[in-house]
Amino acid sequence: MTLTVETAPGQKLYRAVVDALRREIETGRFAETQLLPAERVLCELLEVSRTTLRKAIADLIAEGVLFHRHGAGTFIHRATPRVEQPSSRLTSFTEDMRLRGLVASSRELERGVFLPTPEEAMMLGVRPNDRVFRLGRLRLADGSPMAIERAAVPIRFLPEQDKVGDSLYEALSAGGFKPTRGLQRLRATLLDPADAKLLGVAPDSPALYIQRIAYLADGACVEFTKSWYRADAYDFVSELTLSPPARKAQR
Ligand code: 16G
Repeated sequence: MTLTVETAPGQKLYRAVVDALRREIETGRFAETQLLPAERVLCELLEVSRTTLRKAIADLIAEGVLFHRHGAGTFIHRATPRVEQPSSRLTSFTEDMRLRGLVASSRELERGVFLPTPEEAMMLGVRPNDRVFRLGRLRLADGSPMAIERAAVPIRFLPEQDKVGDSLYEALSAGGFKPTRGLQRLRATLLDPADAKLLGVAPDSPALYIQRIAYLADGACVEFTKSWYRADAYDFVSELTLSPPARKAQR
């Protein structure tokens, strides 16, 4: 596969390469990653020399289309949807994106029934030999990677695991096990190289690490999920109100 580089009369070849690369980036080529392909690959694709390619890349960096991270490579500045997430509502990723007019999708990283890890057993309150359904997913909004989620659910709440489709919460609700309350904690972290690659950002990029435990109305623990949200794509918003006694004292 090659990319057509058309030089206008009097136009320098490297400027035509700038136009070709910009056009490809805008129309979604390289969309699944933020990392620009290696020089060798691009030279073959564009049928130009390394010197020409480097000049073109330097211009695209100066224009802000690309940026360079030392030791990691050249990256595309992509307009990722930025999402404001109220931190006090128990919603699912699918609902959150739908409410914002974005289309949620997922790429599955892991799915199966396993014995719980000691952490899962403690968090979910299950016995070490009870089984849990584990679902690891890369979550996308309008095709842009937003988060990695690794969920564990005791299998008694999901007897038919193959019926779990796009939304875990929809599958739980369909079986009569809708999560009604949750506890969540979040902290800042840096992404390891594998997770950074999945999210299409440079290694060591910042992320929000979130642990959620969700409960059923009867208090049973239905979900323990660890998530890594791209720090450049998410704002968590909290509503702050006075506590009831303080409100009374104000009157
Ligand atoms: C949210 C939850 C996650 C839950 C998922 C279900 C956070 C931090 N996490 O992303 O715990 O498993 O929604 O989404 O909000 P789904 O129903 O679309 O699969």
